[in-house]
Amino acid sequence: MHVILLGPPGAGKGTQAALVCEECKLIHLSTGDLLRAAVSAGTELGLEARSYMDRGELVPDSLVLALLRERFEAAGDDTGFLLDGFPRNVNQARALEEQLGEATIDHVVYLQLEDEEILRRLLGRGRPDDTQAVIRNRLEVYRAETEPLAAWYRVRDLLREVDALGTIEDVRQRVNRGLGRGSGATAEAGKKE
Ligand code: B4P
Repeated sequence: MHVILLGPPGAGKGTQAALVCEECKLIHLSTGDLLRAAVSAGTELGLEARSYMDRGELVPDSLVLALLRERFEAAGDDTGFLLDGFPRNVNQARALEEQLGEATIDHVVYLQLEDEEILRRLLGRGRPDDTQAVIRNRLEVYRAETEPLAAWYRVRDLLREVDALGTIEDVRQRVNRGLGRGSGATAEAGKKE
């Protein structure tokens, strides 16, 4: 199974990704985690990425695509994976289609959450890029660059809309239904969970 998790910063992509990957035995590919690891390791790519992340901007596509390409090559063709936080714009979505060739995406789980709750969660998390000003910028970048991907995947009949408000367990169950798993499962495109 090949899954994409889409949604605003702080919607719980990383949280739900870990749960889905454990249950479905998928490889978890988080571009945010890969970038933070590169920053911590002090690689050239990490040093370049850091200034964008600190401001709440998207890291340039060339850097993100290089990081992910390495991971895809290491994973091989037959492995199920979940992409967490990628693609983040239409250019990345196109690059993903080219990279995958024949392999298809099965589901795009779209976590939806209001700004007020996003701010509450991220200020509580307290990562270095979780200050009020940086979060505001990340939300603006999200609306301009990433949100249009919902329409991109809706027309491809892949979008599973999930309400991300509620406990982690509530959201987990909705995500599972979006993936066609669990009781009352539905993977119909555009069906709101
Ligand atoms: P990411 O690492 O992708 O992080 P995120 O969007 O901020 O968070 P996420 O949605 O995963 O929330 P989480 O589960 O942690 O991006 C960071 C930066 O990396 C970006 O700003 C960008 O600069 C760069 N980047 C990443 N990918 C890129 C790409 N493809 N292209 C370019 N740049 C890229 O949850 C947040 C908090 O809420 C946690 O504290 C969690 O415990 C809590 N929480 C989760 N679910 C909850 C629930 N149901 N109820 C209450 N709290 C909950």
